[in-house]
Amino acid sequence: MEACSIAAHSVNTAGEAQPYTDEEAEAHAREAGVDPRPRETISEIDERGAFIRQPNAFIRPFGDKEGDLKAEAGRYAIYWAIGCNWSNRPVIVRDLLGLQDVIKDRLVTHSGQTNKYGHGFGNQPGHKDPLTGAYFLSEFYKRADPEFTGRATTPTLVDIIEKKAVNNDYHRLTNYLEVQFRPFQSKDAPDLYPKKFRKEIDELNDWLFPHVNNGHYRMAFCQSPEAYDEAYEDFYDSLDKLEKRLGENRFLFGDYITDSDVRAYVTLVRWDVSYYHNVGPVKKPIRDYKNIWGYLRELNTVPAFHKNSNARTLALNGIPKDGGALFRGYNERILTKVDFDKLWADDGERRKLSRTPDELFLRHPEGETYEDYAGEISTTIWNSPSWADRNPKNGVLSVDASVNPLKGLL
Ligand SMILES: N[C@@H](CCC(=O)N[C@@H](CS)C(=O)NCC(=O)O)C(=O)O
Repeated sequence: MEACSIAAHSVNTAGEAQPYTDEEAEAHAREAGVDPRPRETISEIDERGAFIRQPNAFIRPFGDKEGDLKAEAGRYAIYWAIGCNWSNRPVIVRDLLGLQDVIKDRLVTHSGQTNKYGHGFGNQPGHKDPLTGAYFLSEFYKRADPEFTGRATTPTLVDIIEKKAVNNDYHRLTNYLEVQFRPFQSKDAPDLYPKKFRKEIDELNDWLFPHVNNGHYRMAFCQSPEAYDEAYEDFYDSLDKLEKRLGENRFLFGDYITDSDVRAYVTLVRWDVSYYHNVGPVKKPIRDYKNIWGYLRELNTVPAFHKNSNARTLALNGIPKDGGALFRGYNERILTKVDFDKLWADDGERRKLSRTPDELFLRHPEGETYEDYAGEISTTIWNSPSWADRNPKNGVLSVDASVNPLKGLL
């Protein structure tokens, strides 16, 4: 299973952790009428043994056209999991844009000890989501699409009034927050997705997905040495490209943090403390890539990044509290003792790469209206049902990620 959510327990009135047993989860599943989650290591593996991720189920866009989802305050909540890079993205972006009062968030956990029914609310009183009364994330999927039989995953944007999943398209969710939710953002919200440069940002995001973000999962879930080697080479080759790019650029597109930096960060921050568990021998830890490591440490100083996705929390996530095992894993023996504040301290060196060292973000021009800023957002190739559209051999990923095409422009 995707090692993303935290172990299941809730807190009783005395403030003590209460375990969430399989028997309780079973009873809740019967009450809610949900099915066990399918196993991706069986149902999402192709004939070569490679991991072929299920498509996102809810991809109806937010927009201004008829039939599009409409941005609204107080209607949606982001359901997410601590360990899940896909769901950290929208939570980080929401916080950067000052949308915390507009879109709530809920953390999910395993359901029961064996997580048979997928994401649940083991951390909540009665193991029930106080916002909606749900026991499982999959209830929102079933309500939105009774035919849905896949895995209910994070992030999911849930309509908390209708108690239905409305969008789990992590390729574009952050772009919707950036553009369609612009009228609700704080006054000084940064511009993470400048209209003039969306094409370049989308192209890099489409490259980051298979090589970096899903690079980990391609290694972690594949079932054959051939598929593993392909994913391994691809991932480390991608790190070399990013290392080169970040040698001359403070952030991926230069002086300012953009949507792409959030996407790169959420995967790379996990590598040395969490993902390494699942991927076999590591060629090189991330902290041995001088530029990537400096880049991550600087991003980690930004509260929205640090609060929602930091190495200490990820390293300690899910470590059993009772100990007592004959052999304890590396995280429990070693990472619990690491001084993360010291290890992750930013030395300020990367500021020298910027023309505006004190400014991390691009700001919207005074007087800009929603109409000025709205317009096309990514139509990402990764949601296409046709493999021909997504096959890298067809040239869809011709971008050279080692070079910043916007050098000096953004
Ligand atoms: N939405 C995507 C991916 C998001 C995703 O894989 N999220 C993981 C956490 S990192 C998840 O929620 N897994 C839950 C499960 O498989 O039960 C999908 O449907 O494949």
